[in-house]
Amino acid sequence: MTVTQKESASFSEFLDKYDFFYVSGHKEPDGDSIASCLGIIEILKHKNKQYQLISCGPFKRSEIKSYENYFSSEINTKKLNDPKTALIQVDCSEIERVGADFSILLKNLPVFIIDHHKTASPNSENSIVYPDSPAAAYLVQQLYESIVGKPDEQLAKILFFGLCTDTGFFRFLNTESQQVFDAAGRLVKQGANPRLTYSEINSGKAFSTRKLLGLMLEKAEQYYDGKLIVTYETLEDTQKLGKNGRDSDSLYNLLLSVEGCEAVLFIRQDTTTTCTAGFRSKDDIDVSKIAAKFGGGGHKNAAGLSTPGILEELMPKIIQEFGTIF
Ligand SMILES: [Mn+2]
Repeated sequence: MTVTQKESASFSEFLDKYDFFYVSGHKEPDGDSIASCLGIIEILKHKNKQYQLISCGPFKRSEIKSYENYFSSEINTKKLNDPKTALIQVDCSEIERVGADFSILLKNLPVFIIDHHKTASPNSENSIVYPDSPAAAYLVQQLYESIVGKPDEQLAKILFFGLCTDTGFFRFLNTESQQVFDAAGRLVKQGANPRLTYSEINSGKAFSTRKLLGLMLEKAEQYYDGKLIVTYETLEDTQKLGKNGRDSDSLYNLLLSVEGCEAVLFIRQDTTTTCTAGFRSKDDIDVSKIAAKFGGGGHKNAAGLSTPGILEELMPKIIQEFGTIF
């Protein structure tokens, strides 16, 4: 998870080769995706490069709402066909993950990928992908420090916010994480404030998200002797309580803390014809494999997917797939 000199040099050379950059994280951005993009922008500014920061959204999570105005939801097409234009894609490896409308426009551009997803398999040599890195922001921090130097207070706060988001405020780190704590320490030294960041991530939730949590807990069922817990959100549930977003992280935490539980599946009817599912697991249970079976991906202990289908049909299929693990 340590970015090598060679890697930061190759990223730096990539930046030197072009004049204009589109910078994008993944659709349905989270704190890590946002922070990584903003960190990249600071490197581009240092190199006096032009850029457009884009995100196809939606900015649903309360903690990222204030960053929405940094991002354009429409691509400035004037630069698309310029040979001096490139794409920097962070916190996602597949072009589809930047969003359907964007990927069609951007797919032919030269691209540099910075990511930490386990299912990532970029074939380009223009990539820095470390599935063992706890956050994309951690990779971006290393690039910034290597190419520019110490981040200022504002950037330190943003990178810290990204790192805290993906590490569940350091809960997912283990004994191999000293370097990550060192990096976090450097950010705190530059002005990042753990107490304020925690409150930024964990407050401002709509009351309806608490009621929705109650409903999701009520509907939860155990499978495989309690190793798997499954719950789901219908279109009616969303209509009634889900309009102001949901606090999936709290839901996963509450269910994963049940005795004997090793994995949690949360599945939602997104539209009348599509579903979204989220997976969380403990220790060696690799849910990214299950998600990948249905066209999704992610990390060993946190994965997701979006697919055509209806809840009643998809849910039993995914539960059955867990039979290959349990
Ligand atoms: Mn991430």
